[in-house]
Amino acid sequence: MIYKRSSALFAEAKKYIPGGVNSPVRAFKAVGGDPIFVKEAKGAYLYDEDGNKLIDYIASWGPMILGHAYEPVITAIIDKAKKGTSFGMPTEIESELAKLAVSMVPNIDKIRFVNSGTEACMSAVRLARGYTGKDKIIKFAGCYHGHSDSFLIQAGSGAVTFGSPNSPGVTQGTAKDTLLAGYNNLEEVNALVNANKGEIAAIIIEPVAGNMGCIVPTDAFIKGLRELCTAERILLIFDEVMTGFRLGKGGAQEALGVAADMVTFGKVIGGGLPVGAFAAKEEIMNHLAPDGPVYQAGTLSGNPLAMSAGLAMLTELNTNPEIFDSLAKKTAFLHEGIGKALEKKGVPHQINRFGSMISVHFTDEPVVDFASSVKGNNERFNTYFHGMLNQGIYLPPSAFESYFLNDALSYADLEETIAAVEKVTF
Ligand code: KE4
Repeated sequence: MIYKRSSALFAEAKKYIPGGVNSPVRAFKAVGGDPIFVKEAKGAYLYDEDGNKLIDYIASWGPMILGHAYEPVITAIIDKAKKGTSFGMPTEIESELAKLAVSMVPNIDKIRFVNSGTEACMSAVRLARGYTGKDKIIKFAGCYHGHSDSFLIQAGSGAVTFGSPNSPGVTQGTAKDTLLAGYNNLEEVNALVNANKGEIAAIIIEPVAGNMGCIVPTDAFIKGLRELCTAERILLIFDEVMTGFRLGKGGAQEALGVAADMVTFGKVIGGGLPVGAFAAKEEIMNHLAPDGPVYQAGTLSGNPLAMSAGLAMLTELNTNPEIFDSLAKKTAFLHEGIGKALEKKGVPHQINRFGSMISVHFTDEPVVDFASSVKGNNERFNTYFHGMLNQGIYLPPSAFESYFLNDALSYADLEETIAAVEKVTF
């Protein structure tokens, strides 16, 4: 595959945009080489600036669950745009999307729209602190909840990809209120709660982690968190920016059978336009301005253009829930095929999977938390990434991400992907 034009565009971009990208994980820093510039996309395929066709396993990091340029979403955006894109005034479509989301997701009565997953998680933590009157939060090493200060402590995704899990610029004053535990380690959480009795407002978690690769919680861990939060009057926040409307209508709460006190969303809920959201029971949400004292706001929050994309997307998923099963089956097929191909090549690996989230780790140890995830052989990951890219398969350019399958992927695409693994020279 030739990437000449992408490289030229990258050189140009670097003159005006830090690192040539508007989000670090796109920069290929971890895997080496220049990032691919996309010209357009349709269904499961990306068409880059050098005329290459790539099978896409990122789906814009989750939103494009039905494939790129999905007709009903595009039509909704075009129709809405003709009537104006944002007014800074309430519109009916905000209530339509809110009502639909509340009907799909368990344990929530009200939802507030924002413009990104970061904003959703940041606002949810502020609301939890305002509601409980307590300051501290517990997060898990390797989990990523966006780039607001409280979360850039041992964060996953791009933060760990560039080895800066604790970003400069985050003050000690902020960091002291973020306590850190190991994923799947209930003992560490109990110890933190006992050492900070009555001071912890919330525990925020990726209920199925996706930002250290895909890591599935043990039943005992996730149910233990629920019991502990109930006993200690700590709010359990499920960061479902990735899992929401991807694992099923009810997301991880439904898939795991665990009720969260607050849930955050992003990605799929916006249908590819910038939408984040946070939601909870009325008792908590009514503490938000303008009804309550906890302030949160946004010029473009709930803008009708983004709402139209989100409403079209969630309507599709709500009326065709078999999509989730179809995606899970495709992911299982891919899992089996990649596993067999790597076994045949004698390459030590672990494949973690949950629903349509999957990740390949080049280690012979089970990957159950951040510590075991970073033991992966990055050298081998980079060989795999470029070996696949050179065969037209676009995987996440970091070992600390999950693949996001889209339902436009055919079994022929999956078979082509598996065949490509067989041809990678490690
Ligand atoms: P955004 O602010 O990027 O919309 O959402 C932040 C966020 C919050 N919570 C979870 C569980 C997330 O996965 C994310 C964002 N995910 C990354 C991919 N791992 C976004 C990709 C990027 O940073 O460019």
